[in-house]
Amino acid sequence: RRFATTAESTGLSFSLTEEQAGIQDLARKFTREHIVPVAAEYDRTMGYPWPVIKAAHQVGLLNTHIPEAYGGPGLGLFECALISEELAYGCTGIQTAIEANGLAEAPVIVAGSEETKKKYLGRMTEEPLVAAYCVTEPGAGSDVAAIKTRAEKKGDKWILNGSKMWITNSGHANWFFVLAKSDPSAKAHSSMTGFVVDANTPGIIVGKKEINMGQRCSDTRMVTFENVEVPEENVLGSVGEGFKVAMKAFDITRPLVASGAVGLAQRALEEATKYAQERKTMGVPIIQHQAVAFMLADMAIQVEASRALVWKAAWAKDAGLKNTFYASMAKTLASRTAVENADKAVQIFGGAGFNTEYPVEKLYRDAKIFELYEGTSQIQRLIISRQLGSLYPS
Ligand code: CS8
Ligand code: FAD
Repeated sequence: RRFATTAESTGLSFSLTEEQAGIQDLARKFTREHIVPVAAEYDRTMGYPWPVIKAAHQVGLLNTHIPEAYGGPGLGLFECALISEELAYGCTGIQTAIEANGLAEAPVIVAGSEETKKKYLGRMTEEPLVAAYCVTEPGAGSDVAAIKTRAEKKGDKWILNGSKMWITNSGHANWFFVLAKSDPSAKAHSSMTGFVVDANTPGIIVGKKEINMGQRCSDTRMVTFENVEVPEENVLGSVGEGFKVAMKAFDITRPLVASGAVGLAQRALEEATKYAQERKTMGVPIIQHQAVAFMLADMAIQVEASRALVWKAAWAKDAGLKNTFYASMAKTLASRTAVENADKAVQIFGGAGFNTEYPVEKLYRDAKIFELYEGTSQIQRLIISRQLGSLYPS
């Protein structure tokens, strides 16, 4: 109903084109070869997965939505979602490190000038680099409009001051997207501007690596900006447009975070189904106990439903439609599915599910963040509910 009048109808199909199947296959093989064997070790050591990131860059699985004009493969959001689901199947810590590049790049793709795109997107495709998206602050996460980081114009430069919190990839980033208040006296949503900031600019202080519950090889830190000089040409879009630039980036990345959650949920389903066929109690494999079999059935239902919603959110974006509503739905459902499937997988493994020798305790720890980052599930529901009135007026 929402799409009928704006999207050219291509008919409904859940089958992949040959090219899409090839992309999915490449990502699946890459995951089996480069991620699955090392995931537990990265989780234990919390080391940054540089070798995997470099290998992903080499085969074209990094920076997948950078347009061809700037050296990228220019894939659609749907193809990117196929990739992120596969990578997440292997390790969502590694997938988050890879996807955070896409998040930092999204505002540049959405609002950057030709020169900025060539400079900052171009270098990402030439060598394996990572970038970071700096919006959240110690005092403002869900409420982006409440950020305090200041950008003041002095001559032909902007001077940034403030602190950003929980910034993925920040310890290794080559550049940052930074959202700052450029005119605190303006209305909240037009008081902010987005900047690209080179990581080697004097005055940037990157904090210690945070020790998180899960996704432990992903690099999360505080980043402080002390009188950091940024040239005028590094403004993204126009001055005062930053809030919308930051939000438009989420239309691209929330479906990808959601597809990452689907990958984790799929892994939980597969691990639990295999185990349930091998483990015997009361003389039969536990899959023959209805209590276990029905948990597996629920896991399968949730994976299929979540994936379908991710595909719809990605399809809408690729069709040139506003996909915010479906992006939030996909993220809410898929993140809950990841948490619930990981919980059920641990339950099905019994005591072994609590032990680090088996893969499911990691899935359990890794899953929770999907309901928090890229906007909590409460914030996704806020976005969805705010649109309902215009969809169904009284
Ligand atoms: O503040 C918004 C919000 O989204 N909050 C959540 C913040 C969030 O998601 N943070 C994530 C940080 S990044 C991260 O976690 C990375 S995780 C690691 C990497 C993972 C791998 C990728 C809000 C609460 C939804 C809205 O805030 P409000 O202050 O209530 O603003 P609104 O009134 O809704 O909007 C104000 C104006 O902005 C326009 N807008 C809003 N959304 C959009 C989109 N596109 C275009 N424009 C948008 N999506 C809105 O229309 C308003 O414009 P007006 O012209 O004023 O009418
Ligand atoms: P708060 O906003 O303080 O929310 C606290 C609680 O209140 C939550 O349950 C929330 O849902 C609820 N709540 C808040 N407001 C409302 C409301 N209006 N209605 C209903 N409930 C509400 N940020 C970046 O900018 N870049 C990154 O790369 C990045 N990576 C991250 C990686 C990790 C591992 C983590 C933990 C966070 C990351 N974040 C990043 C930050 C993340 O996006 C925020 O933590 C998240 O948006 C929530 O903000 P907050 O932590 O300040 O919680």
